[in-house]
Amino acid sequence: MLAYIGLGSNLNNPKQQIKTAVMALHATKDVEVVNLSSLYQSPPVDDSKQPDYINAIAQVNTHLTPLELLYACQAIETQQHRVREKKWGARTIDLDIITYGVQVVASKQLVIPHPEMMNRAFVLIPLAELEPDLKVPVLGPIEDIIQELGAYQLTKL
Ligand code: PH2
Ligand code: MG
Ligand code: MG
Repeated sequence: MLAYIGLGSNLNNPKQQIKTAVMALHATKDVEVVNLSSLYQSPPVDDSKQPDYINAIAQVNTHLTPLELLYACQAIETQQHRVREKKWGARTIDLDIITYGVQVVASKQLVIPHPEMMNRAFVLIPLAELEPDLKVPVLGPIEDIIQELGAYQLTKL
């Protein structure tokens, strides 16, 4: 299954945190990172009293189920010493499943497609860089979702 993972960091050398997490994803059994977007810098969305974020999207080929993939992402977050304080607080690393093939998941633990993706340029722009013709389940063509975005600040590094 082809899935897209959003990576984000705004603490403790964010670029290195992203690289470390991509290597850890690739080292995970039954997960192969097949493509990685450029890195992008943006101010924090929803809470401005934090450092800027570095974000990227990894395309993975996986035999894990969505929930197994979520657990693998959480294990990497723990390895990189993510401290869960408040929702949307600053973090060393965040790995979010953005899409998982054409599958739709809506459970207490996991929602796919990512429920905030349509509002987040730091997800949509690197995703479109990897897959400009992507059709996102429920939401439609990525180019249309990007058209609907309001103004945003995002720098490709
Ligand atoms: N992640 C959040 C909240 N706000 N802002 C940016 N720029 N990048 C992020 O990855 C991000 C955010 C919660 O996951
Ligand atoms: Mg997130
Ligand atoms: Mg997350």
